[in-house]
Amino acid sequence: MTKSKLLLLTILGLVTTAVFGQEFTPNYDESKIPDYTLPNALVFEDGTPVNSVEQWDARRKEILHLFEKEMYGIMPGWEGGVHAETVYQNDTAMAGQATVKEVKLTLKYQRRELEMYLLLHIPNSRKNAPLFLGYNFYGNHTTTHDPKVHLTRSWVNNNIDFNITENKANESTRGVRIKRWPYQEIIARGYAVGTIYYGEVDPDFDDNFRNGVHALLKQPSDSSSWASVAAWAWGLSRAMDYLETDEKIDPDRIAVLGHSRLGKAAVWAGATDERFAMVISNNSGCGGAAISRRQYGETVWRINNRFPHWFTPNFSKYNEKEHLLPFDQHQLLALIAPRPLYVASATDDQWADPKGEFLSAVEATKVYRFLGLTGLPAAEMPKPESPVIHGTIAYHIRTGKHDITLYDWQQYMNFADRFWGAW
Ligand code: GTR
Repeated sequence: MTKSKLLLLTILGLVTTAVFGQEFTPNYDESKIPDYTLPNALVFEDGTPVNSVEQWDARRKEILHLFEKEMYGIMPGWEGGVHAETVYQNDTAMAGQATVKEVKLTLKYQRRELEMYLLLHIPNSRKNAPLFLGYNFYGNHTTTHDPKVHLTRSWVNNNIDFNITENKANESTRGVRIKRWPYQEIIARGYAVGTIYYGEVDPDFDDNFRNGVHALLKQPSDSSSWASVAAWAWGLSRAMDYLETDEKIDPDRIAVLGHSRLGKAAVWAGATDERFAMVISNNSGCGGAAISRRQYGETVWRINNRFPHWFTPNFSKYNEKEHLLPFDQHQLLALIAPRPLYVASATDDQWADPKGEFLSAVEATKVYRFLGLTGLPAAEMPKPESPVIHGTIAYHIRTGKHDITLYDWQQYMNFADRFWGAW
């Protein structure tokens, strides 16, 4: 490990020591990982092995239900419609290569409403474009310099670098996140891309679920009520409801993707909504792709204490008791099977446990193989910048920090080309 990397990890450790007065020092030492046995995705809870594809379907439901009950919370069904209104459209963006439009999606339930804005970049060269769908962290306007893209009115995380105070978006943040959204490159490769500000679906703070979709649906709460990660996943499904009606998009070729906490939401959306034909986890870490039992970097205790609103109350039962979890995150990845899945890590993102993310994909491979697919064709963790993309599960680790970069996007597009044809 280089000195600077060590320093970074130390700083991260210091920053994360005090959560509600309790000490937390993340473990970054492989030799200190507790011994663990992973629950087998191919054995039912009563010990019966899974012997057929039909039995896997039943086991899949069993695993899904356990994740709902113990971790993400049970999502309510949705019978309401999604009313779509295009509030801005430019058919000749990017020198005529793309159509940019922003669609206001209004979800109506009883007499209440929730609005979320879907910003779409669609290639003009193609009739039925495949699409990448993912949330952004600070508002659609941060992903572009286009002055017509709306400034979110929802609660936003404060950020000193972006001069966001009082939890309000402001004009000076227009375009501050364009690096994470390489629209030009995506369009040039024939893909469409859609993004929504995640806070419009559920503002990311602990308010006992009084706002966002929770307020829209007003579900009674209990120990397995849906929390924020599930709410964000649910919002992606509502965007999917709309995308199925957009004639410029191919609804059978929609990949759901997300970075970090939004990667957790993307994987859960992929697990719960099989309309997503591909799932991409970018540095999703604890509560996403990483194996919880490794307790490397962020742990179940730490995430539940720092972000008490992300998971259902039941999940706290497993604070420092990961060995009692009836599942682990490799089973979450297995729920994506047989659909293509991409898991990506970054070298300086030890907090998210790159090795745990890789091992999770390796374990999920057992289910893919059971279904006659390759899964991830790698037993050893590849070197940085050596993506393994020739299986049904892809993996790469990139040099650098916790982020989603052009390099990451390029690999996702290479992977998608394999299934959906290069343009
Ligand atoms: C961190 C959190 C991670 C990850 C990250 C992010 O503070 O511990 O689980 O979600 O935030 O979303 O950027």
